[in-house]
Amino acid sequence: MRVLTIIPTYNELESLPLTLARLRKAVPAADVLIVDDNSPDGTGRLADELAADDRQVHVLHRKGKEGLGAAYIAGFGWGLDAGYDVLVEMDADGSHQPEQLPLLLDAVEQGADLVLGSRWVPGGKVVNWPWQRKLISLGGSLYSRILLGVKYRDITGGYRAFKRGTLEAIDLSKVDSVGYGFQVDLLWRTVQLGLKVVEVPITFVEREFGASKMGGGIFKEAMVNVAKWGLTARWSKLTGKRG
Ligand SMILES: Nc1nc2c(ncn2[C@@H]2O[C@H](COP(=O)(O)OP(=O)(O)OP(=O)(O)O)[C@@H](O)[C@H]2O)c(=O)[nH]1
Ligand SMILES: [Mg+2]
Repeated sequence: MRVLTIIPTYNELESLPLTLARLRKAVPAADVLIVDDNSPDGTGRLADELAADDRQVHVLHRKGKEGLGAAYIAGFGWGLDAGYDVLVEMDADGSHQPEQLPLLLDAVEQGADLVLGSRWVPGGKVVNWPWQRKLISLGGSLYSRILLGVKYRDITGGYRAFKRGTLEAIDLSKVDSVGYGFQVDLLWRTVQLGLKVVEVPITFVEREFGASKMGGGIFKEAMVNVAKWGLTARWSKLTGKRG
């Protein structure tokens, strides 16, 4: 299994080297692709330096900040073209612990088409989040679960492993959501294709350095889109049955 871990970055100068070092140690066989959106703090330049020292590390430079979703779609395209069997999503900020990547990869080996690193299944945890933040995340997943009618607990998380066939089956050119909405969008498309989704418990650790890039606008977009997808699916089921 050739594995590519994709790490999107925007102003992650302090976090990136730490996360990358942990990842290279935890899963030495996995290659890495850093997708930088021309970070003003110079993360892209640092990524080039890190890649120059390690032939398993690659960098994709993009012109400017276009959001997490666009960065991942570019990264998936790069990885599929390069022939990887498994493509992993991982944040640069240390929230997704590289040491837990083998748990996700094991689930792929056992037949999952998409593995969700999950904070909200038994054994899953969040470290250093105030209760309000936990409530928002749990609420976001519950909202999506009800509207979309899916059974998964962590629907907005961004620590995931895709089998290449899953990404090939999804028409990535049609995905244009950003932020949390992007994660829900990909899961929803995978579910609609009837593919096998497995959740594995992870311990999510709040970032130590740098600032979050997810704001209220991204949250609102996700809420509106999820409602749209859920209602569209119910409507087609209803009209399909009647017709
Ligand atoms: N290339 C690129 N990366 C991005 C963009 N927005 C966010 N990222 C990266 O995506 C990952 C997740 O972003 P975060 O800001 O940590 O979002 P989050 O984890 O949901 O929020 P926090 O819990 O507050 O950290 C990080 O590695 C960011 O650097 C973007 O527009 N372009
Ligand atoms: Mg983060």
